[in-house]
Amino acid sequence: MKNLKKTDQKIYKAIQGEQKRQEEGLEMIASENYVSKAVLETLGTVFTNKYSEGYPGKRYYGGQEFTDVVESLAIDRAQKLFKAQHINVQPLSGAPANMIAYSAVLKPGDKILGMDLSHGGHLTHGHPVTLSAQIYNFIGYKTEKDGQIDYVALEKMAIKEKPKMILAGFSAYSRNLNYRKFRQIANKINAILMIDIAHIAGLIAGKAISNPVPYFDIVTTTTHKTLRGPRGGMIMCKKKYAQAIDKATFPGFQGGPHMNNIAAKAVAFGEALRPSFKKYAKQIILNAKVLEKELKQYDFKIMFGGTDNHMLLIDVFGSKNVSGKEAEIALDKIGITINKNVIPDDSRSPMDPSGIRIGTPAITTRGMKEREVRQIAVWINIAIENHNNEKVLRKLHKEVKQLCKKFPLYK
Ligand code: DSN
Repeated sequence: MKNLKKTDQKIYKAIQGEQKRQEEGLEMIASENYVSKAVLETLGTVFTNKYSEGYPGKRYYGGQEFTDVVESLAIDRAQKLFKAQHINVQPLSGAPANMIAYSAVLKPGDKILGMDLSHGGHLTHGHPVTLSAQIYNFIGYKTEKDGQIDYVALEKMAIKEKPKMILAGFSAYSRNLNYRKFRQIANKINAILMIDIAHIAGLIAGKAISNPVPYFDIVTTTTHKTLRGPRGGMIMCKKKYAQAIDKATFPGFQGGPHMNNIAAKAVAFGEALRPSFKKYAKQIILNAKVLEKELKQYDFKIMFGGTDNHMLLIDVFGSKNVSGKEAEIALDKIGITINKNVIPDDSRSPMDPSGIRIGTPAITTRGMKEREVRQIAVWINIAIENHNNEKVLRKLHKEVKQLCKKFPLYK
């Protein structure tokens, strides 16, 4: 970054600081990951200069011989990973992808049956503070005491409410979904069936979780979580909805696509097609399962009865009488980054909820396996139980830094 260093010291220093933070700490926010050097390089290329409204072969501006190459490659590679009938790689991120998908097939006021946020859903699945809830009429389904979705209750709700769309997918739910059941319920009421796979896209691409694409009409995702690509979104759908999705993306919702991101998506999809990505996806889940087992031993209450994917939702208030916010701060102090999170029907506020969410995608990218995860569980337990003891936290921070040194980031 020799040019930036000369021209903008403030931004240069902030980047250096962030790089050091990432290198010296354990990133365990379930939605984060570390991209490869190749993806980072691609993001910083001249494609950032280019406008390319439209789609490959049908653009509104000239000079598209290379943008067409990278967008077509991104689509082809995503197709190999997910086997979708149609793919649009232009959505800028997950929230816009969801808004685009709704607007492609629904009218304002239409009813959507989605997962309640406190039970693991996402803000854009109809939380009252979002634009999605202002435009559409959302109703929420919940999980049962055993952490599973009650598909009989879901079917009853669908028959009673007759939503135009049934929405599966989540941002804090740790169990597998029954795609076939969702399909059967949607068929019964003739609803459009959509799933948001933002969190698990990499696990699906790596064949560690089964592929929902054949069952769903529309599939949205981000590309930067388990899929380990650049920040961005993507929509996959049945042929029947292809034109509506493309039109709703551009010109319906977005202007020019961010072609440097699309090129980087193509690079990341190429990486996900390699056999090593399958090993990576499998190890993410192995690591999460070990974390679950260890934390249970330390009497942490794991929501939804455990995990089938890359994350755990933990009721720290119910387990240790420490709030989600206090736990987040204590873990931050020892160099473990996680986020506070509501638990199902949380009685506490979202700014200081009962839970924390922990994920294993980023530490797995660093090469950490079961042994390191067992050590991390020890630290998490001591830090939370001693959240007011600065001396203990300082000692743990040193130990975390030592572990991170053994697993360098961008060697
Ligand atoms: N912010 C993402 C997450 O953490 O799950 C989803 O929007």
